[in-house]
Amino acid sequence: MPEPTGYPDLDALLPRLEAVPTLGADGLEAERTAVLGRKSGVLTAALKTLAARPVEERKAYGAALNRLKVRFELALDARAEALEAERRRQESAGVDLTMPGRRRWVGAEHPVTRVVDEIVGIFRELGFAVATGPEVETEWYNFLALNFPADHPAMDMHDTLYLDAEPAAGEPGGRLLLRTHTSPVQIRTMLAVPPPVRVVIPGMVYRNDAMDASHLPAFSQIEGLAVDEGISFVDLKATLTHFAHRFFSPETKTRFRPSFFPFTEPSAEMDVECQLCHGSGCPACKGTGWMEILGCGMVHEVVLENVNLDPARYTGWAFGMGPHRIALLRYGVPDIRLLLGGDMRFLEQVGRPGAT
Ligand code: 2NL
Repeated sequence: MPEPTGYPDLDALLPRLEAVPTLGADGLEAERTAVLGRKSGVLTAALKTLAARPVEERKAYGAALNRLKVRFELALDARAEALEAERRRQESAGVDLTMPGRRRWVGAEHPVTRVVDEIVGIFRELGFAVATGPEVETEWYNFLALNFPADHPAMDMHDTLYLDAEPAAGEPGGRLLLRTHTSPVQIRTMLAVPPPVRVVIPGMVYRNDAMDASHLPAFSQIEGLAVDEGISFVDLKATLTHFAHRFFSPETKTRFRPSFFPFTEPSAEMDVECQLCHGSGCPACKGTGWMEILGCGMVHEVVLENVNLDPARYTGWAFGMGPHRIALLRYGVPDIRLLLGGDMRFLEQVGRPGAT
């Protein structure tokens, strides 16, 4: 029992003072009000009895009262502090502060998006404009204007996806289909604007192909076209070689092999030194040391005539490449289907983190 005060009315409060360290948070605040409260606190009430006491007793009683008040305050504050410490201890129990935080996902550009942006950027530096066009086309824009013979196997149902719908009135020719290359946009560009023409056309194209490690039924293409007076095969070779040096590296070797496309004459395929083995031969380049990256050629006279340009005055060159395929070559990806999945373990290795 705490030390008596010498006054029975004050001593009557000592058991309550002694009980303060056993109070809970709610009881503690109630007790503070009950003892020290300005309106109804018992010590406040005792203070009011001071005036009624004999004069000689007032000073000593007042001092005892004050001492008891201070003891209550100290006890109440000490208990409040102990309860708060206990609350904090319980709050952090079960929280392992040594556990590593969760890493935030950082978005990354898709490898194909990155390849398309870089290719388009390189040609934009050279003064090429970017054009786009419809993915649903007619046979005329997709094939016939491009000098495909009407019985060409590419026009077969087995190779091209046709729509069960009629073309809008006034559109040149034939059935509706999903474009198999971006060339129809070049046809539309040459019909719309007079030379000089310098455009690159990125977009999705569609073929009736089963998906496997190297084929997709829907994939990206970028084509480029330059038409003007006095354009020659030298312009084609110089521009595409510059492109390879910008896109791969300034030391990358290139070669052109003769090829055939209905819409170009002469036609060629451009190879770059294998980016994985740098020419010595590896499984990725099938031991040849070279990778084919694009097809190209001088725009066929018949194509120029089909878009009302005089081949005696104008010449042009064009190329086409597949960004999905280029992404495989550049990053050494073994299966094109990896480019369609959302597997972050794959995408994080080639994406530019934080890019949009
Ligand atoms: C390839 C090669 C090529 C073109 C596309 C083109 C377009 C017009 C006129 C002439 Cl309008 N040519 N485009 C030329 C050569 C090759 O693509 O490997 N494609 C998958």
